[in-house]
Amino acid sequence: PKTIYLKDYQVPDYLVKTTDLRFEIYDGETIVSAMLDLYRNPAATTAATQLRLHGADLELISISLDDKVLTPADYEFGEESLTLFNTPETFKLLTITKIKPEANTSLEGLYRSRTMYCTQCEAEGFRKITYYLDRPDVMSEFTTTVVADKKYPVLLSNGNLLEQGELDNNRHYAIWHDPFKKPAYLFALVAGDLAHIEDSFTTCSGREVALKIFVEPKDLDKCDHAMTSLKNSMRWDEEVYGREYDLNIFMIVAVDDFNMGAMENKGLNIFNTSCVLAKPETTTDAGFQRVEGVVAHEYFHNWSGNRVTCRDWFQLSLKEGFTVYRDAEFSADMGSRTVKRVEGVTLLRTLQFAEDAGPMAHPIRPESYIEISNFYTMTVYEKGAEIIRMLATLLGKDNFRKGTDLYFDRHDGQAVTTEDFVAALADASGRDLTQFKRWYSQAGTPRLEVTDHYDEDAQEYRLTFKQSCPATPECQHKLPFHIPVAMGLLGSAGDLPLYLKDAEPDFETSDNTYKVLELTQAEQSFVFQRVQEKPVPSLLRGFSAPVKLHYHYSRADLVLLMSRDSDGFNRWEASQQLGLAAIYTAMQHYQQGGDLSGWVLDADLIEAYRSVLQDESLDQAMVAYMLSLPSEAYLSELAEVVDVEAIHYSRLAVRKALAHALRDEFVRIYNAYNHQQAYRVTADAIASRSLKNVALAYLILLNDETLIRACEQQYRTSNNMTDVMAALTQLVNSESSLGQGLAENALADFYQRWQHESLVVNQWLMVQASCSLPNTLAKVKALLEHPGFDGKNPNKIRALIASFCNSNAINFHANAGAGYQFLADQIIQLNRQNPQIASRLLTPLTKWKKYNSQQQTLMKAELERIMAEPQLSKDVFEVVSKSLA
Ligand code: DPP
Ligand code: ZN
Repeated sequence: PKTIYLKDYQVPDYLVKTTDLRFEIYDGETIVSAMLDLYRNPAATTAATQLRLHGADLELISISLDDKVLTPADYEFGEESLTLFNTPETFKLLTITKIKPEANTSLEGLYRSRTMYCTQCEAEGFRKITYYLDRPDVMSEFTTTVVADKKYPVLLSNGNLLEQGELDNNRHYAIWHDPFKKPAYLFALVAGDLAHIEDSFTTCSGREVALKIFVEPKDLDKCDHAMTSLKNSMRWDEEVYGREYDLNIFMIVAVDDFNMGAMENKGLNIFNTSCVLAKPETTTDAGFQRVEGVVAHEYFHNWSGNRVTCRDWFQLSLKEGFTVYRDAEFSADMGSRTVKRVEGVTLLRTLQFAEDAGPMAHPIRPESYIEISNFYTMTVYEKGAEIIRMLATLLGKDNFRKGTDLYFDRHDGQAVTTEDFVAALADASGRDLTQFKRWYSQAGTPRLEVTDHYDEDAQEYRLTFKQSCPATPECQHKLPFHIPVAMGLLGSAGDLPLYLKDAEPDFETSDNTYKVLELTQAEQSFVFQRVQEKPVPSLLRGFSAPVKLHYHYSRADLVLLMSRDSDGFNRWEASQQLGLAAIYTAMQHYQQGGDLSGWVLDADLIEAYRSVLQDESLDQAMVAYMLSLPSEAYLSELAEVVDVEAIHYSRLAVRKALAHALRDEFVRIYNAYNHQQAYRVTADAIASRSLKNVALAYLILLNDETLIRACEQQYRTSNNMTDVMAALTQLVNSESSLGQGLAENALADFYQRWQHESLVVNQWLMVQASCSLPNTLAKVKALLEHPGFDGKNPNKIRALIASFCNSNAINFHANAGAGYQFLADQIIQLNRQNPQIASRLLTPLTKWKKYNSQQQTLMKAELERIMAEPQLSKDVFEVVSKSLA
């Protein structure tokens, strides 16, 4: 397979003015006619006389150029391409091709999902539909005719409906026209027997937009939350970014078999059912929030992605990082800002930091790829969003908005680069962002070492920052980053005023307690004056940069920050640091052969956690998060060599110790919030449920019959999936035989009750695959044969296989590599069927270098076994070969 490099980018030789498509859908095959109005690109360096079109898995029926039928002498097939010779300056090209959506298991291009036909074209799926210039810098005006049997009454494509009507043989058609030029990756088509809900939105300029959400009829009762989220998103984008929607109609279609979460096709978003359907009985709070976030994300793409799109796929973070930042801020405004930030940072620090430290590490703007689908990553998305967040912090609210206004205004209708984005922000704000751009080109998580010195006589406090960044595959020696460090100083009574020495005398520095320090050098100091007591620094407030911060806090410092910091994020962060230290103590004991049963914690630590439980000033969701110890995934990311058992059993021992020490408080909380109310998805209601269920998770560790029965009762009597699932999870993981017996009954009952709700069955698969008790692998293997599983459906693969391999370290790494072998078998099987999903599943094996030598050998052997497979997809080849390099 060939590597594609950013440095090789060339503008297209030809451009496509208009694209007229006609789809004739029949059982088993679809005929696609494409009429392209082509012209030589005036910006091309040489006058091309050949045109190379992309195409994959297509059967060419006929091709004509300006009404002249071409013969094989006029063109040549290549790997995923068709080259035409002697092409004139402008011409019309008509191709007729046959495709087989029913046989398309890759879920790219046009394919069949259950009862409907649908498309997924990003990044390079359009070439599986027809021969085309399938690259994002070729933007064209599309008109699409869909013709099908009337058993598919709903025929949709991008833009506005021009016409529809009846045809012979029980067939009908619809013609859609999208007035906005777009790249082929934003094309969409749907044909099916779908029901829909309908609403409308009046834009800021008074235009009426029809909003429709299409689903299979059985799911019609699960669309309201998505609709509300959509309307909130539309309003928010007008208010916060000045962005108005531009077509007369906006549609969402829910599809069961979908590789991604959702897709922002112009005017016709196609969603994974898991990101659109929600109702209290079937969907957890996390599910509701995901629907809100993804609906917003795809809607926001209409400007950050569609109106202004990417020049090439190396620029993916231009639209994804920015749009993730936008949807995260939207969710923060809809719910609790601090909670949203804690969740975002948790994701970043576990999954993205791990990616940045592994063989697939890449800058948010990669330099090369073999298969672009492999770069829809945590780095491009989540770290990309952090880069935008830093820009917003550095520029301040008003200048950031001026910058985004200029960006949208300057580049509307264009396909641009991340350089263009940063230039717009720099031009609008007058800030020099030259050094900042290193965040786009250097991979790796920077490390920030902070030391300090307090001079009591001079009443001066000095903070010294040293930054460094580990080597990553694309670069050994990193240049210093431009890092915004939001900070404050705490005295015994809380925040101290900040007087920064030699600072520009601006209004911010005089008496404020919050400051953004800008690091630009490898080592840099800042001196604060008039500091009357030795302060505790509150650093990286709100997690102002995606770095690993090291400062030597004492336990007393952390307790102070946890209870007094004015920054909610850093209060939580202090609780995590305390938790980490407690787990490390237990780990040391375990690794020296010590016994962890009956493990106890120091009294002051217990008191610190107790005070969190009693703190009335805290949001309940924050209390829940502060009481939750750092995850095994985070502990693994932090470790030099991951000791799977030590991490698992030490964390468990600390949790048990907390449960024993704070039993009464947990019971009080559990009882206080465990009353049945009408389910609401407000931030407050979610917070109460989350705190109650954290208490339950601790209490169940006590193996107390009354508490286990209370858990089972919660399972049986709750009116919402959040509480049902929380109880089921605790029962399934309960070490007591009572708990196990109840779990078995509950699992059987659950399936019986929900077997017809695929998304609910996925939760049932996930809870079993994530069970940390022994023998889970055997159960997972048995579940592969269960009617509730379907090896062709990405959601089911994620629920069962990916959950086991990613969220169940103690089992995945057990039994002399049985888990590794299981995963490799699954990947080999999926390699041809669905390369994108196969490649995604590889992640846990790519981390082999972080484990002990015995585990390394076993993991590596499985990677080599996959590598030896004939006909490896580009997707799988790229990840495996880079992991073994
Ligand atoms: N549909 C994916 C997303 O919105 C890719 N664009 O992130
Ligand atoms: Zn996106």
